Amino acid sequence: AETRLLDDYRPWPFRIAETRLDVTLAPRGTVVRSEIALERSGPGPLVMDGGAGLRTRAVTIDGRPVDPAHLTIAAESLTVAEAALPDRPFAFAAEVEIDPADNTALEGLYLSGGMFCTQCEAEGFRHITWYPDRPDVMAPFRVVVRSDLPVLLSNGNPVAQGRGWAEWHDPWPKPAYLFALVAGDLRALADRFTTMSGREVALNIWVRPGDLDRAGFAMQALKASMVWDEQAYGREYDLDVFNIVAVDDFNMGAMENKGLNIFNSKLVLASPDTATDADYERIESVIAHEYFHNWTGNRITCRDWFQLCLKEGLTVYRDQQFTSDLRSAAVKRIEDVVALRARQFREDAGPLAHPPRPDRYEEINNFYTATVYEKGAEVIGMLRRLVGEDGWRAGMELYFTRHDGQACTIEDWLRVFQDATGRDLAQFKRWYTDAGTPRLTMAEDWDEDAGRLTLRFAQTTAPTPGQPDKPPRVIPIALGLISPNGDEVLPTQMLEMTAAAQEFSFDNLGARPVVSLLRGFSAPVTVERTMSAADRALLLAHDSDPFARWQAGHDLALEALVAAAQGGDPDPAFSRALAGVLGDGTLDPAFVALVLRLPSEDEIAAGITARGAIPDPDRIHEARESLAETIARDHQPALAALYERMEPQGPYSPDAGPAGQRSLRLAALGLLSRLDGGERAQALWDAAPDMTQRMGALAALVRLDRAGTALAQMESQFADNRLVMDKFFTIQPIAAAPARAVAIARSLAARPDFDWKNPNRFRALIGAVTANPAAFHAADGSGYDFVAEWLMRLDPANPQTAARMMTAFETWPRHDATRRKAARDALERIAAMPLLSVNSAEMVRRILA
Ligand code: HT7
Ligand code: ZN
Repeated sequence: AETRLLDDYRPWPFRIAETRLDVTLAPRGTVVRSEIALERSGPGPLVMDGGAGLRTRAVTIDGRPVDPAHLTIAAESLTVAEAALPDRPFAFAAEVEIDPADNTALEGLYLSGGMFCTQCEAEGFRHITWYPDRPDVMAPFRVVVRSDLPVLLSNGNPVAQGRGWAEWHDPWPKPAYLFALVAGDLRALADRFTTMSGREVALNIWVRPGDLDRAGFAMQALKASMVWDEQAYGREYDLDVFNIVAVDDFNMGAMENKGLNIFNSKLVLASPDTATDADYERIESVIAHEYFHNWTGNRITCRDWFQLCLKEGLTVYRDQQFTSDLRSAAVKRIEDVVALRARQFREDAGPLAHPPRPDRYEEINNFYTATVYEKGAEVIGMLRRLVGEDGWRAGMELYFTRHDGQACTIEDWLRVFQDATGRDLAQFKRWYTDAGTPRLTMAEDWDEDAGRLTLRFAQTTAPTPGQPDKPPRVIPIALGLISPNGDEVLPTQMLEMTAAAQEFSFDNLGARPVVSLLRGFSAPVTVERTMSAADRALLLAHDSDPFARWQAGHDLALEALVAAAQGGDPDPAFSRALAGVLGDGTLDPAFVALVLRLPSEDEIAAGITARGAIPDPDRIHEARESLAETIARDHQPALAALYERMEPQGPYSPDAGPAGQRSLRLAALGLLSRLDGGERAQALWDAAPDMTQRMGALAALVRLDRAGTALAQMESQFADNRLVMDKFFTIQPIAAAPARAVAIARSLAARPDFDWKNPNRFRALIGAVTANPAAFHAADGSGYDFVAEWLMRLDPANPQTAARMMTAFETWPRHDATRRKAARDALERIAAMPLLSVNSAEMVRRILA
C-alpha cells in the first residue's frame, strides 16, 4: 500500500461554498446525489476521493455531463481535467448508488439492526460519494434524507420535514469526516439546555424503543459537560439541537459528528442492574469527550491526519479534567496513569512505537492509538505545567480566537503558546515528533555537614522504529521532600530538566529527606532510582501528593512481584505496609482500592524486561496469585471488616463516593475469596444488589471455577441484553485460570450468540483472551493461534477492528524463543492471507519488522 508522508502535504486547489446532499435510503441501492459549489484557489484538475463501492450514475459540471475524454474514474479517485473546468465558481454534481446492507466494515453508510447510520472519520465519506475527503476542506452542508423510517437525522439544525423526508442545514463549515446521517425507528430522551449567552438548545438521545429507560445517565452527563465547557473554557454550544444516537454495531467508542454524535450503545445505555460503576464513569467521560470535540476538533479541526493528536490529545486532556473535577482528582490521575502505562508505555516500548504526531502511515485507522490519544493528553498536561496557569489560560483563549473555523497543525498549536507566553517551545516540540518513553534516572548525594541534597538526573530514550537517536527533551519534574518522620520539608517544586544530565541541589536540610519524585506524574517517563523499601513505605504512609503516595506502594508491590516471578523470595514489605493503609479511616476508599490493586501481569513482564531478563508469563501469574493470597492471609480481619463496612447504603448511585466504596469492597472480596473458597462471592452474587457487585462476585467465582450456576442465571436473565451478554463472554476467559481460558473461549465462540461481526461481541470474547496474559502467551502457542484464527476470519469483514486487535501481539519480542516462534508463526499466517486488508497488512508488517 501507498505510504503517506507528512511532508507531502499540499492544499486542495478549490474552496467549497456549500455541499448539498440528497440521500434516498435503501439497504441496497441507496442513491446519493451530491452538488458541490466550488471555486478555484490554485492550479490543477479536480480530484475527488471515492471507494470501490460507489456505482457512479452521473457526473456533471454546472448541470452538464462531463465529457468522458475529461473524466477519469479510477479505483479510489475521480478526476475532471482542468480543461473541463470553468474559470468562475461552478457546481460539481454526482449521482452514485451504494449498498449499506453489505457494509460490514462499518465505515461510510451502513445498517445496524435495521437502522441506517454513518461513520466517516477518518476516511469513510469516500464510501458514500465522490468528495475531497480530507479534513482541511471544510464546507457548510445542506442534506435531504429520504426514507420510510420514522426518524431521519443529519448534522446541524432541522430545516423542514415531510412524509418520508427531512432536510438539515449545518451552517458551520466542516470537513467530510464530521458528516453524519441516521435513519431508524428510534425514540428520544429529550431535554433542554440554555447556554451562557441564552441560546436554547434541544437535547435528544436517540435509542431503540426498549432502551429509553437506560439513557438518563447519558443525558445527565451531557448537560454536565455543557456546563463544564462554559465554566472551564468559556465555550458554549453553537446549534439549536444536539443529537446523540446509540448504535449497536460500531467500530470504536463514539464519534463527534457536528450536532449529531453517534455512540456505541455501550457508551450510552446504563441502569444499575445492567451497567457497572466503571461503565457509568466511562459513559460520563466519553459523552464529555465527544461534546468537547465541538470546539477542539470541529470548530478547530486538523489540517491532515498526521495532526490527529491536535484534536484527540487536547480533547482527552479536557475530558480527564472534567472527570477529575466531577469525581476525585487524585483517583482519576492514578487511573489515567495506570491506563497510560498499560497501553501507551507498552506501545512505546515495542515495534509499533510512533510519535504523537507521526510523519508517515499507510492506513490512518491504525493510528488511533494510545500514543496519539493518551500520550497526546500527557503532552498537553506538561505544556500546562511549563507555561503555568496564566500562560495556559491565555494560550487556550488565543487558540480559540485565532483558529476558529480553521484546519490546523501542531505548529499552529505551539505558536499560540509561544505568542501568548513568549516562551520558546522548540525543544518541547520533540514530545510531538519523537517516539519512545524517556527513562529518567536519579541518583542522590547527601552532604550531612552542609545539610545539602544534590539530585543527579539523567535522561535517555531507547531507539524506536525509524528514530535511532533521541535528543534530550524538556521534562517537568515535580518533586517534594519528606523528612524521616513523615513531615513535608519542601513542598512541590517544578524542576525543568532540559539536558541529557542535570543536577539540582537543596540546602538547609536538617536531616536527609526522602524524595517524593514525579509528583502528580508530571511527565510521561519511567523513573529509575535506588530506594529502600523503608523509604517507599514512608512515602506510602506520609506523602502529601496522592499520586506519589500511591506510586510508592505500587513500586513496593512491583519490586516484590518482579523478584518473585524470577524465582526470588517475595519481599514482605508491601504487605506489611498495607496495614497502615487499611487501618487509615481517613483515606478515600477508592484510593485504598487502587493501592490494593496489584500491578498487572503485563506490567510485571515489562518490569522484568526492563531489568534485562526474559519474563515467564506462567511464573508471573503464579507470583501475582501468591502475593494476593499472602495479603489476604496477612490482613484477613481488616479486609473482612472493610468488606462489611464498604457496602453503600441506600439506592444505587454511580457517584464517586459510593462507587469508591464498592471498589474497595470488591477489592477486599477478591482477596478474601482466596481464603473462603468463594463463600462471600457466592452470597454477594445471590443478593445481587447491582451489576457492579454482581460482576465483582462473578469474577471471583470464575477464578475459583465455581461460577456454573451464576453464569447460567446470568444467561437466562439477560439473554436479550447484548451489553450484559458481552460481559458474560468477557468474564470467563479473562478471569479463568490461564490453563483453561483458551478452551473456554473456544467453546464460547461456538455458541450461536457469538455474533462475531458485531465489534462489541468480538472484542468481548477475543479481546478477553488477549487480556489474560498467561493464556494468550501460553508456551504451546494455543493463545496466539486462537486469536490469529479469529483475526483472519474478521479481517475480510471488518479490517479496522481486526487490525486494532492485532496490537495484542506487540509484546512478542520480549518473550523466550519458543513463544517468539509461536507468535511469529501466527503473525506470518495472517500476513500470508490472500486479500489481507491494508489495515492488517500494515500492522503485521510493523509488528514483525
Ligand atoms: N474521533 C473519533 C475517532 C474515530 C472513530 C470513532 C468511531 C468509529 C470509527 C472511528 N474512527 C476514528 C472518536 C473520538 O476520538 O472521539
Ligand atoms: Zn476524540
